Amino acid sequence: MLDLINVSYDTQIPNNVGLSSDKKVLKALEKWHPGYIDWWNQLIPNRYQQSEVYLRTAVSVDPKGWAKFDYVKMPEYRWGVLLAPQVEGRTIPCGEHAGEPAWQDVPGEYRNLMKRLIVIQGDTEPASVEQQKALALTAPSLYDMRNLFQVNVEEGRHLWAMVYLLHKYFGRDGREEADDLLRRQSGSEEAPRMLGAFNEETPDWLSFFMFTYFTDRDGKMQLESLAQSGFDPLSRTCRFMLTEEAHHMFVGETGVGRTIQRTCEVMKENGIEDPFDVDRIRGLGVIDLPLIQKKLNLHYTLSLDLFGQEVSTNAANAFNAGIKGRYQENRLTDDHQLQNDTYKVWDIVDGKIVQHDVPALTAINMRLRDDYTKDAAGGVGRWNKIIEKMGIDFELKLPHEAFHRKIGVFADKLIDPDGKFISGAEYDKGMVEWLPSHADGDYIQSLMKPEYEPGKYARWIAPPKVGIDNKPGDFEYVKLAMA
Ligand code: BYC
Ligand code: FE
Ligand code: FE
Repeated sequence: MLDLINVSYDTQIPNNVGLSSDKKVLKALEKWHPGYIDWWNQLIPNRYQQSEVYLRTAVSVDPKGWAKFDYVKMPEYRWGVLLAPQVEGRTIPCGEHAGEPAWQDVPGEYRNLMKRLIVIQGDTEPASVEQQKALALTAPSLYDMRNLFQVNVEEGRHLWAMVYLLHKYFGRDGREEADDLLRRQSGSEEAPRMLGAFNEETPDWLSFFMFTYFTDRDGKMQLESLAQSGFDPLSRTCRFMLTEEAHHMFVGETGVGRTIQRTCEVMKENGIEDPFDVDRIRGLGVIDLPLIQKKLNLHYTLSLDLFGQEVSTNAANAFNAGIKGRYQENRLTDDHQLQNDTYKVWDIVDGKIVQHDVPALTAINMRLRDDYTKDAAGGVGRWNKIIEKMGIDFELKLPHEAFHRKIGVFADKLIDPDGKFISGAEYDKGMVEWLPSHADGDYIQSLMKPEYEPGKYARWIAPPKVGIDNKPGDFEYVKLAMA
């Protein structure tokens, strides 16, 4: 009998979907595989490809124990196709088909819509690895380098997850889309990645931590909503991806937290009470809290743009078709069709930011964004606890959603982080305080010196409280190959 929990290694591509007896798809994936390996090998500097990295690899989809930790050279990582177990009798959770049996194949009428969502999801995964490709060169510790690579190999696996669906369910179109996922490049002029935030740079480690906190969390929310899809293979794929995703956000939250911790410690040691005494704080080689706020503003607002327009017929269609649900759709207690419901969205009327009710179906993006903002606020609260515990008078805040936006009703409007309309002059002047400037970027770059000795950490960041896989403080998370 087919084992649908444990990974099978009887083909080149580890999987729990019975690939060895699905010759056509296996062949298509084997054809795609070399291009993927090329992409990977060209991306990350060779020295790190040759290094032994202490990574977790998914070996099953059993929630009680799905991963195994061991030293692996990244090009030999076993990227696999893993779907969460099929739920017996699962039904379509929302929209006009709510309650009907979940689809095991793509309904013809929804083929294009479904493909588009899978392609967008697939496009972000390799994009993030491209954005992070140079960071190992300046890793603040081997622990952090290992976490970077863990995130990278798993984003690679998430690409595989979407490519499997394209090959299995979308025939020739799917194969072409899968090829294009390796053709587009983050930041490229000719063939950029599809969504804005995935063409931005991740120039330093504080950006990396903010990205994994805020942008991987958009990933979480989008995967949550695709996990509610009536198309069962998509739902099962996303459910397993979410298992991995938790670690990415952990890396972000603890990374920012450790940066804050170190800054506060150094301020204390040197008797600095004023968090805005930026020159002195920078003179001591740590990142001032106001700059951490600026980075937060940047990454949060870039991530908000990933939710699309507040009012969207695309989103209404996807929900109504049962292709994409709301966050935790299966736990909500309304009729799951939303034909008569309304939802509050932001708008600008007569130069004022207001909220008004619109048909809930059209506000699916806004609702997911609201759920995201609530989710994202949790970690900000925990960061503030660190600052408070150190007795420093400073509070990090999520800026108003209208600030610094490129998508939706607030796109390109002159609005400050408190949500107030301001003049162009005020905006230009304020930007230096609200978003990282060139000088801020240069300062952070000056701190980005690698620390490759086991158990040691760059000055600007505190060590983690516990190691990965309960390893001791001086554990050699990466056995570096010769430079
Ligand atoms: N950039 O009706 P609207 C992750 C376009 S992250 C550029 O609001 P919709 C990860 C839009 O395409 C999660 N264009 O669109 C994280 C549309 O174009 P058309 C990724 C944008 O469809 C870290 C038009 O504007 N997954 O996994 O309701 C590391 C009208 O907009 C943008 C997904 O996003 C933008 N930001 O909403 C690794 C899930 N926003 O059709 C990985 C799949 C909108 O008029 N995607 N446009 O030509 C979706 O569900 C939706 O497509 C979106 C957009 C939420 C993205
Ligand atoms: Fe991902
Ligand atoms: Fe992720």
